[in-house]
Amino acid sequence: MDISLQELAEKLKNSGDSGNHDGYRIVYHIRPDGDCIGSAFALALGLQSIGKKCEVVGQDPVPRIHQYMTDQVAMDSLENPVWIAVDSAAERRTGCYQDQHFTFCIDHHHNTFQEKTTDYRHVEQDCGACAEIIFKLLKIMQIPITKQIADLLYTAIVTDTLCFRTSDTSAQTFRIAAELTELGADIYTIGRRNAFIKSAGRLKIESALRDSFHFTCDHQILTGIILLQDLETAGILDSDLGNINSFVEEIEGVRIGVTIRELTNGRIRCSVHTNGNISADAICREHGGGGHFHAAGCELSTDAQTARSILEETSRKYLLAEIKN
Ligand SMILES: [Mn+2]
Repeated sequence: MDISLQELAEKLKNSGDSGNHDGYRIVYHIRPDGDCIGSAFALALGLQSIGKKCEVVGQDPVPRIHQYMTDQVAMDSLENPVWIAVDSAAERRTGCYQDQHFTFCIDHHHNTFQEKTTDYRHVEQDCGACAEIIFKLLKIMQIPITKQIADLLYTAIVTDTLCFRTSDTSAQTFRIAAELTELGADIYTIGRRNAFIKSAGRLKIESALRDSFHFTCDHQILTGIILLQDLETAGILDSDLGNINSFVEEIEGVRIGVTIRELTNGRIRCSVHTNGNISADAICREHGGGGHFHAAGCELSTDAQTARSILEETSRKYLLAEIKN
């Protein structure tokens, strides 16, 4: 069932170490980004500070860019934990944990965790970053936000809002960012690391992606492809690419931008970014995915070129429907 932030705070204070449970296991989503990592580790640190044992797990390792923060977080080892999913949107986004029963689910996507797999959901759709919810939760629980927690939450906000530039960025986002700054978050370093400095490999991928661009519908739909071969040539890992999916948004006039990425498991990940009144979430739902109104994703079992045709067709349908309205 859906619960308020206040109810979530009370439940987290009173469980985890009751019955035969020995702590909280916090799960972040597959192909993790700054938001799920920052949210999960900040929540763990906060709960640990009030005496709860915590562990953070995810199918895929923490991206290298964030490890300097997460390496500093001591994990407890648990045998019978209470499970919490953060920032994950849907069961399948927890990867190898998707058959797990989650007691808590904290999210800011158009969440599709089912009643049968989750006891308590707290979802604030389309708020700038999941980390905003974690920040408010820790405050309600009267848990002190240390510099270490502030760095994690600020990283989450900067990465998920593309440095305060997404349509989900709100006054709340700025207020929380300002408070995190006062609490000691290293905003200069975090901003530069995550939203400004680019590695040589990243530049090569941007150029490969640009070369692959295909425009349709009077330049309003744009698709780009990143193949595993491109990553190899650039000497970069998929997990190092950060917000590459927003690259298609930088081109003027594009209404729907799709980034198609070949995955090592043979599948294709399609990331859809839209603007105006076109729902990326709806486009991706047609292919079993979802996310936010202006940014969402789905996975297809096909090759990159076929994925491009499929997504171009679905995008065309949504673009025409919007033009008609
Ligand atoms: Mn997020």
